[in-house]
Amino acid sequence: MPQNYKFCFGPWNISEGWDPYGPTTRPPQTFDWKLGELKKLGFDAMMFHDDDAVPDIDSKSESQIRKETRELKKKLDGEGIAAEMVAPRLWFSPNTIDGAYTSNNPKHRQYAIDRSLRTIDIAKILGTDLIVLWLAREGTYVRESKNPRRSVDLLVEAMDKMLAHDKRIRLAIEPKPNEPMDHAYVPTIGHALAIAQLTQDSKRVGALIESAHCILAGLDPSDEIAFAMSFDKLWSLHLNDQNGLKYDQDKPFGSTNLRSAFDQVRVMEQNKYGRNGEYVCFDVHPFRTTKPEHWLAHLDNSRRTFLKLVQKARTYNESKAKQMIAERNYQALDQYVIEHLLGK
Ligand code: GLO
Ligand code: MG
Repeated sequence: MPQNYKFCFGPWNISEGWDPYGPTTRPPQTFDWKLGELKKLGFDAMMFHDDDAVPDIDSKSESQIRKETRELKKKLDGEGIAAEMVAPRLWFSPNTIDGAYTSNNPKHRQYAIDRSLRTIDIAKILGTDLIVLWLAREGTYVRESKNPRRSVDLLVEAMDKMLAHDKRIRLAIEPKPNEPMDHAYVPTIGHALAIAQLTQDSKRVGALIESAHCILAGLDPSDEIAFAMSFDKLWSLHLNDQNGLKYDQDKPFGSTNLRSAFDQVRVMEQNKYGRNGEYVCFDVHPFRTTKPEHWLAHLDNSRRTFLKLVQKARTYNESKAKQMIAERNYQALDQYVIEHLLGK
């Protein structure tokens, strides 16, 4: 059965061009503008950080947070746009300088947990059961500054508190090996699924794979996708691209390595990604050089590339490939893939 995919992105994916060496290159836009553009592009859902949903969340009361979230939900319903997930942004606050759940300061660890529980309340109002945990600062710059064994215990403890707070939510861990940290505690999908097993309700702890993060870990994104899907644990995907081991680039999907992008789509097709309602999300950023009038191109292009690769996956000659595999003629298989991607 042909599969229809649902697409989403987050407000941060319409970024303004800031980098560590220079200021923004595009003027800021309002959330409402971003939502309107998402709809115009024909995407189905939006991803949220807790403070994308409720700006300045730390300065607001519980009731104010609920009120603003309900208003947002109304706005999303009005536009026919779903909230795919909510993620606690645990890397901006002065309370998360030394990490969040694994900070050496117990008050700061408590801050991280309180904020995560609030994120769950927001998700509930927005009508999603998916909480994404990108563990941005859970790691070290100086190895001896934290006890890695204790850090695993602290991560599990924090996840257990989230699972107990609401029995219906699911946690999707988004692994990344480095940046901002030198070394992160949960660098790969294997680590994410292993740590899930230590929680009180491991069935509700799964993963989100980002292509660029796999590449930064020196791994193949399509193998990582297949690995997570073998466990029925791939609950979201951040497709993008990355040119080797350098800063996190979040390039348009397929921009660097079209063959790797094809392999990712093929593995998704083979394993029926999306059959339980999972979304295809593009965690991509415009190049700093992008003019405001071309601001959405990286998102539209990522989806166009994705859909073209779906066609390539569906027209891939499986029986021809099978024959080459049976003959162990991988040389021919390699060339077949190249020519298939190049087209006639
Ligand atoms: C950064 C991550 C980040 C997360 C987002 C959702 O490298 O990819 O963009 O996906 O904050 O938690
Ligand atoms: Mg991401």
